[in-house]
Amino acid sequence: MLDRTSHLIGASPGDRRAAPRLRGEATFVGDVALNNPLHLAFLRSPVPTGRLSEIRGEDALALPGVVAVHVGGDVAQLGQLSVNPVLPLLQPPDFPVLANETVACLGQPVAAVLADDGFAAQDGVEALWPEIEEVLPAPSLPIAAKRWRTGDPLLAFAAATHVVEVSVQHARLAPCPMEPRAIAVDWAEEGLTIWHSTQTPHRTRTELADILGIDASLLRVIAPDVGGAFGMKASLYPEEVFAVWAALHHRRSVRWCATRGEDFLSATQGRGIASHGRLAVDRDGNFLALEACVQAPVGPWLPSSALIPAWNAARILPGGYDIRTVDLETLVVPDARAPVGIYRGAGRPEATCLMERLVDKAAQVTGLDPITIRARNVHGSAALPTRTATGNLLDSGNYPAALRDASAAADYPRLCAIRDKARADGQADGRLSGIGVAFYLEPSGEGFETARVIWNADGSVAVASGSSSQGHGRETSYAQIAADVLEVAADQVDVVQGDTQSCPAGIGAVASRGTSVGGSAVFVACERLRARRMRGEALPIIEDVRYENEGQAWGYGVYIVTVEVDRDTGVVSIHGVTCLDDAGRVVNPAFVEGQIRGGFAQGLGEAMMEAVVYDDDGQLLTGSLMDYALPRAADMPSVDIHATQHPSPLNALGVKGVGEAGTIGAPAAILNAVLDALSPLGVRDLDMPLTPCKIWSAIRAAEEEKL
Ligand code: SMO
Repeated sequence: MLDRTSHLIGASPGDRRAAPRLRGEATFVGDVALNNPLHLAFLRSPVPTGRLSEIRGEDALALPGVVAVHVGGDVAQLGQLSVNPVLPLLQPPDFPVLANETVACLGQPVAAVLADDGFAAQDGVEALWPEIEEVLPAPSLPIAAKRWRTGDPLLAFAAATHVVEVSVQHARLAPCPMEPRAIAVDWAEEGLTIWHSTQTPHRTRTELADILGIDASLLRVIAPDVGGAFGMKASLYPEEVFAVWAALHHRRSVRWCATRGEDFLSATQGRGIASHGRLAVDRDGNFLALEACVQAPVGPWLPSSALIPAWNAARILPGGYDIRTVDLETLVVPDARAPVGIYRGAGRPEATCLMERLVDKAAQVTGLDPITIRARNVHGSAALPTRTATGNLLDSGNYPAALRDASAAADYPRLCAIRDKARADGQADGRLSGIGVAFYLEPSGEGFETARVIWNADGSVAVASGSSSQGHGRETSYAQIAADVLEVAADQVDVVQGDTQSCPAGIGAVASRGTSVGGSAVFVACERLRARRMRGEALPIIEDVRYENEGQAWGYGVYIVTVEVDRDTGVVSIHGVTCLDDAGRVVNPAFVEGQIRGGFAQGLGEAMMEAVVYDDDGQLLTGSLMDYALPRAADMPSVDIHATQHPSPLNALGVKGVGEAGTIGAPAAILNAVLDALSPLGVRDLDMPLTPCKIWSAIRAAEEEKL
């Protein structure tokens, strides 16, 4: 734990990489120059499920510039991608690089064309003649499941004064990083250098070696500047494996950059979870027991983190509430849509939405105020650390104080008075006021990360991290940590990451682990260097650290949102947002705020407008940014951000991850606010996105019911 008075940890120097990126001087995969590369394009299945009998490639091969056409049989011998086994898999997943005989999802690559330029590759794809007979998808059975059962739920429900119940269906969301998927493979006799737009460059290297059956020492993987990822780039894609295979097979460099449309069709999507919950409540509003069933979709192949959302959406229940009696089940069910993976939040928003809807319903039936009933049921101010019914160790914090402080920061009693007066006045202007509260938990990453720190003879410091960055500002915050510990100027510290050759092997940037685990590795390495220096060792000195935290850091927070719904149009305006988050010790407050604000924007997208839509035939209707609504700057309300700091005792820095906070708290708070606004009309449930059409229809239906 950090115990000195620090000067750079806690300051907010600007992101070192921001200026070069803004000036266009950054290097993304698409900027990497390759020597005479082959360009790659894929023919994708136009149907969700089918039998592939033949693909005729003669016409494509006759086109100028086209070098090769490959089909599934050419790569059928390759290995499988490994899946993080957070839930037991009932059957081993399949990982076809190109479809072979069977098409398992819409947009699946069924053939590949390599050509001397990108246009020729695309022309080649259009000259392919596939014979695919569409077949109906087989009924899907769960491929993974887990159940947590503690206490006697039946007895608790029988003893309850009230039982409230809710179903939440989350739309599937497209992560939409600004830079779509991309890979550039430089072929040389001695080995391959691979620039990959990824969150996990070391994983790319080991997985490629396994799948291709080659020695990892032949591969150097570099994650250069990455234009956003949000979980969508935490795994390897069949297209990327093919690109590397093709470089080895043709002994030439290969490049592939997905189009936005290809990402909508075949990159991993998030959410899509359907959950159902029941909460047993006594006469005084105390929660007695929780039952929930979570059903999570996955695509026909599983990215590395495919099981994480299903696991998180259940094991994070019952959130911050002290409920010892639970019966929770999660099921993972495949379908023939795009693959599903982690997307910023990865099950945390789903757990939070279910729980926070139940809590609001409990407030309604008991007549208690939403903040009051939460304060009555969260773990007490001195209860942490505590182990939850699903086995999680909530490491530190003060949940009742967070509710109290958020309420004070938002002036919650005044907000309630204004809303209640508007309601009493009959909302004559046709505007319906609502307030939404959400209490969320954010478990951040566990496991190991690495750092190699060299304190050079000239006093400068070189940090190489096994972690990586996609615009989070990690280069800057790691320099802050090193400079703080070693008492040098931050500009004396150079930070490299995202290169399997110049950096020690690590995991990367997933699950809000970059500062809590990666930063702790840098911190520990620097503390050791400092101690050696104090004992008089001469520079240069070097420390190589493989740091493993003692457990996840559980960030948490309270979001309070006020909305107005226009009764005539169903349009929601968000008037006020107050966030209070516990990110533990904060290295760079401006970055933490940026994460909360950006996360809130993505959570607002889920709440208000985003949805991947397929029609009844399984065809994708939202294949471009003309059809899929992402929030724009003008959609963002101003967000009032407050902090409380309870350092995590489970990592060296005391940091709690905050990368997902906004995406977890925002949807639940907005959903509760809109339903609060609609409650006088008798509207009880709505699923996100809360589009004007959906709200207007719900208002009309409620009015017709009253006639
Ligand atoms: S959804 Mo994150 O990249 O673990």
